[in-house]
Amino acid sequence: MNRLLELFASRPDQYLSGEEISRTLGVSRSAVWKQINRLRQEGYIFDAVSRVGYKLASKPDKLQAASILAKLKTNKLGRELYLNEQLDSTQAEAQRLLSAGAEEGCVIVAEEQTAGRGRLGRSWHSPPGKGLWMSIILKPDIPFASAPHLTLLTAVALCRCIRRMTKVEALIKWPNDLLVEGKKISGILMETQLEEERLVSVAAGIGICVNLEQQDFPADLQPKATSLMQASGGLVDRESLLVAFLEELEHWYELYMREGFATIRNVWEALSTTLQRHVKAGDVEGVAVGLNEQGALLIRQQDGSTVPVFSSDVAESSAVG
Ligand code: BT5
Repeated sequence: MNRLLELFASRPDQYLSGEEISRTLGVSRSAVWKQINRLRQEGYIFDAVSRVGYKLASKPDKLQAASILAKLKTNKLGRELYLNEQLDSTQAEAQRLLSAGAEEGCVIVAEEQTAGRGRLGRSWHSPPGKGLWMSIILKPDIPFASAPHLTLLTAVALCRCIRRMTKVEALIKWPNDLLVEGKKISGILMETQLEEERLVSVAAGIGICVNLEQQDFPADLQPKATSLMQASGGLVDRESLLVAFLEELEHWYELYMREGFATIRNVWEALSTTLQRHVKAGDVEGVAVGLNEQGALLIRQQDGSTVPVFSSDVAESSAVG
């Protein structure tokens, strides 16, 4: 099957006759015809012209493990890769794999999630074939108090990767959203396992709206969500984006494990849409002025005092200064 696809790939936009294919691959004409039909069932589209032959018109936009692994230049992240047609949630699958002893770097991707989750029991809309819905298993062995760092470094990696690959000027909204022109394009969900105040494993859940049309979002999300395709004006190759993101994430993760949070904090601050804005987080209200060493958002209140706020919803109002 792969040899047939390779043959079409080596002659882009050309019609190949059944006879030529069967000669090149050393199989019978009827075997060629069967293989083409099997590929059609998988979503490949062929133009067939009688007495001329077949042309591969389009490939299914499906993530393929072999092709991802062939491109991936990471040490650990994604080396163990599970692609699924459909899952309840990649986070739930990550927990199942963790219980079965999954190692750091294991990545779980689903074409579709039926019960994708956000924070605080919220749901994550995950239609088939158009997004990247994934979970990454990390085992950082850091103090529990440093857990926010992982969300922040993931956001930095994702934001930089999106900017590099699509030229879309994504910004980070504290603590876990990526926005484009004020609309959510991606969300991050960290689920942690502790042992004696140390973080032993993390399922880092990342949802990226890649090629969703506006009508792919439910009505209530349409005013506040968008996709990279809509923002960049063209289809985005999910495979390249996944590969680039895993490489970028590994870079920031290794840097963090080696050197700590300081560099990540600087880059995060430069990519943030939250700083210098008036924000409200629970009872605390004021201007977001930076992050502290633990990754808490520092809010300067009207009385001049500065208060650290940990992950909770930040409602933005007006920009200041
Ligand atoms: C998040 O939660 O933003 C974290 C989302 C993490 C999703 C990934 S997908 C792969 C992995 N497996 C999972 O099951 N989950 C992770 P939160 O900050 O609570 O935001 C949730 C809110 O975002 C919802 O209440 C909606 O308002 C909005 N939302 C839901 N689906 C969306 C989508 N596809 N695009 C943009 N916004 C969405």
